[in-house]
Amino acid sequence: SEWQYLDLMRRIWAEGSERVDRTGVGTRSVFGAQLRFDLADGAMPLLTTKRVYWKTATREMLWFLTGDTNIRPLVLQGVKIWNEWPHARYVNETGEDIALDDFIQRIADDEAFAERWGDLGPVYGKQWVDWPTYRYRKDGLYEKSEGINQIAEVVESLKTNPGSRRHIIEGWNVAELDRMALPPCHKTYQFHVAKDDQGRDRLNCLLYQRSCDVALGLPFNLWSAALLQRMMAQQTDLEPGELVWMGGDTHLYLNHEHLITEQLNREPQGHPTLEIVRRPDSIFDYRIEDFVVHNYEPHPPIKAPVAV
Ligand code: FFO
Repeated sequence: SEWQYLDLMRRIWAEGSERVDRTGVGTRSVFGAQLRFDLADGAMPLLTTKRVYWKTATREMLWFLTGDTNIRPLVLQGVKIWNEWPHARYVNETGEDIALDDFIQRIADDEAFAERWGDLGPVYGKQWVDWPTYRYRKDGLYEKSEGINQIAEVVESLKTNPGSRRHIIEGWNVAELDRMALPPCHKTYQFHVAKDDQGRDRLNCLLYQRSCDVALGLPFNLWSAALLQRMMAQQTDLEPGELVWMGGDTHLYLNHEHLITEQLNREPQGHPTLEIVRRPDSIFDYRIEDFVVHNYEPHPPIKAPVAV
């Protein structure tokens, strides 16, 4: 339940080791953490101790599944969570001191500009549905061959070989890390089919996240993983099972103190559930209207800056 999240937050803030990170903001961090959530009966790891914008996280997940890595479709839907990185690259590479909002307005208004400056490189979506492959030629050179759709392959393997221990979606493409705006944080998803005590096949999911921003990112990451699991379960006619989340460097940014203090003073309220109101023909055909959340009456949002 949500108490696991709050306990993790409390423990990191009290006991985490302080370290300077890539962003220069500074964090308190523990290495190695685990959370478990049972998704039976529509339950979702949707925090109630602050409002989590689950539609934003859902739009991001649907965007991943299209294979797109340009932020423009997100911007046009009002999703802002990836805006900082193309902006930082633009300022860095052109030296032009443009405000974030003005930059994002240009991404929205100017398609050619967006094509040039809105792309994050081969991040999640690209690796998930079009992992690049190379074919060895007789003359000793490699040529590009067709990409691998890991999502489609896992749907297929869950249907044809549910007992497999290889239902894996991997974002960490070692050869392409240097072209990504950010290397993947939630990098490996493993799915697993096992019977519950009533003999029903349940679809479990384990997410390994190498680096985790517990205050801002994790609420999104938990929702998104459970959402992917629920879509996978619907497509493969399995019952949603357990979500196991594992964190590597699991941290709180020092400039999130106000959020942490406020949130740790609150208590979870109610048990939100997710209903998927339509069963699309494929995992790639979901739309935002297909998702309805019930019983979500959270505490108010708590704003905090994202570290870039
Ligand atoms: N960078 C950092 N520092 N932390 C992260 O968690 C992540 N992400 C990705 C990539 N970069 C990251 C971006 N995900 C918010 C939420 C998720 C993000 C980035 C930002 C955020 O600001 N959430 C606010 C407001 C949301 C809104 O306005 O819609 C909030 O939840 O209150 C990890 O996946």
